[in-house]
Amino acid sequence: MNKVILFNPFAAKNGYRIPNSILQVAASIQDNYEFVFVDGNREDDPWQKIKNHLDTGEFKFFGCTVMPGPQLKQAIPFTKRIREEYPNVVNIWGGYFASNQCNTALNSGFVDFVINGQGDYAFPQLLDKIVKGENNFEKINNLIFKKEEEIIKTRKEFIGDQNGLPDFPYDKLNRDYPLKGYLKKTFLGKKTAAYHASFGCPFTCSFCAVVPIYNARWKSKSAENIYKDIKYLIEEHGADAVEFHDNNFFVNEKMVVEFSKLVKKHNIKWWGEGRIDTINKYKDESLQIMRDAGCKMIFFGAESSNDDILEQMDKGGTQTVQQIKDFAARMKQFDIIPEYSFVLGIPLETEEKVWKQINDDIAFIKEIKTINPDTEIIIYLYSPVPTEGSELYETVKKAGFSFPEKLEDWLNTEWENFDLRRNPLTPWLKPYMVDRIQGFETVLNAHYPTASDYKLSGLQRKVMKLSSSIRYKTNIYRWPYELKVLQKFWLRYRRPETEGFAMEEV
Ligand code: B12
Ligand code: SF4
Repeated sequence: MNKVILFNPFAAKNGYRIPNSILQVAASIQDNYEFVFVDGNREDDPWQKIKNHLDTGEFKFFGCTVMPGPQLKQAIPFTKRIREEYPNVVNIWGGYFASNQCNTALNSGFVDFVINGQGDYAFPQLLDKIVKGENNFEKINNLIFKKEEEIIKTRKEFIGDQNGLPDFPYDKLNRDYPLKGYLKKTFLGKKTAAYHASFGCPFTCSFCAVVPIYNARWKSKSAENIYKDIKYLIEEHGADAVEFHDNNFFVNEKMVVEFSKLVKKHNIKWWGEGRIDTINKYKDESLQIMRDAGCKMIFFGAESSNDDILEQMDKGGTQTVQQIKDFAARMKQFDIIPEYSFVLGIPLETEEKVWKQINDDIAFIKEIKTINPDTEIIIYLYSPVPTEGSELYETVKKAGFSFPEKLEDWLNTEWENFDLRRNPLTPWLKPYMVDRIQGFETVLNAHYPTASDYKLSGLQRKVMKLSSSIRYKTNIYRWPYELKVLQKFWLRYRRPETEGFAMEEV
């Protein structure tokens, strides 16, 4: 038998989402292969579930999606165990970690194939070839595999026609894992769905993992097709809010406006990721239509307070420091919350420069908060993108940094923290700098608790603001233990940047 397991490893205890990665690849094989979903977020013992399936002897393929960080904790040991206990099963990985760390994955000896970027055509073609006993895998685009000792990367193909792809098998997912369990209460609504409408991104920010996969290409579904799925989630499953998980949902103003007009009557709230320089070009009228249609918050990579660094990150040219400030003010006018993310601790020529930049960024973030106090701030520590062979990787290697060579080394705690951008392991960032950034973040989060945590009461917000006031005003960020204790035990504060928005099942 040639059945397929599609596995989504555990990602977040505080609010997993509809597993769109495996849902979309399932769509590509649904007509020709029997498959089951296994979601590590929804199982107490996902290995047992996988094992039960494999013990039937009916399964030939194990497809696993892998992003960096916690997903590796199940992806690596489970795939290895399958190789040891079920050697005839073919292990296929997809997702950002798999594509960007393909050599390490394939050299492990237990990952047989890596889907390089979009899997919608590559996956069914690969299964067909294996089933037919053919081995001319070179003919399949977007595939990486090992032939004798050589790693072969086949031609890269961008699937532009998103409207031509098959419908998502929501009904099958609903049978394996009731969709109700994925629609959670967040600050957006009581039943928040996750949707992914486009692939790639037209920009080339130098630190971004999307760039090596999509090489500045972007294509979305039409507004009508996006609406069709969202309407289904609203009408059949009671969704009242949507998180758009696209890398860049807002590239096409016309599409966004059309979608807004279609969805307006449903009174939902929604959130997505965009670029400041792109949305700054939107007409006022478009921003108003979006807000009226429920667009509540947009995530932006503001990144830095320094125009030269923005330029160096390839953000520059179009995105400037002045624009970041003006745009925060403009969004206030439309009552759309800008969620600005900053990357602190980027490599510069001298230690003094790195330190100065960190302090400049902190001052800038405070300025943004003065311009528009509703602006949400997300702070990341700079981590080089784990992309083997990239120019940036070569540069950081020269600075003494390197990624693990063995797949299982990614399971070490320090690499997990690296993935979560909590501990960058980068030689130019000294411990006192990390302390400063993390101390500031703690004080800032106390002074301006995130709007996305709907569980915080008015009283809790007030107490946090008061207790962090002196530190915030006087720039004393060292050892903010009193705030950490409050956040941990009283507020059970969670980190939107690594776990997504606060969620609970309803
Ligand atoms: C949803 C999401 C999450 C959720 C996890 C949800 C879940 N899986 O349960 C949460 C919020 C928990 C999360 C967290 C993190 N995430 Co995340 N996440 C995403 C996001 C926004 C959407 C993923 C998705 O559903 N895509 C939709 C599907 C349809 O697209 P796709 O995954 O690319 O799938 C296609 C192909 O890749 C391929 N494919 C993928 N999997 C498979 C599997 C098989 C078998 C096959 C054949 C093909 C295949 O085929 C699919 C169809 O073409 C992406 C960005 C993005 N737009 O993709 C970031 C992203 C994957 N996350 C990223 C990161 C870094 C993280 C974190 C590690 C760190 C952080 N600070 O954000 C954390 C921590 C990880 C954790 N807790 O596990 C990065 C990865 C970058 C990198 N360096 O590789 C991304 C790309 C965001 C970014 N631009 O930086 N994340
Ligand atoms: S705009 Fe966002 S998704 Fe696009 S390349 Fe830059 S960081 Fe990546």
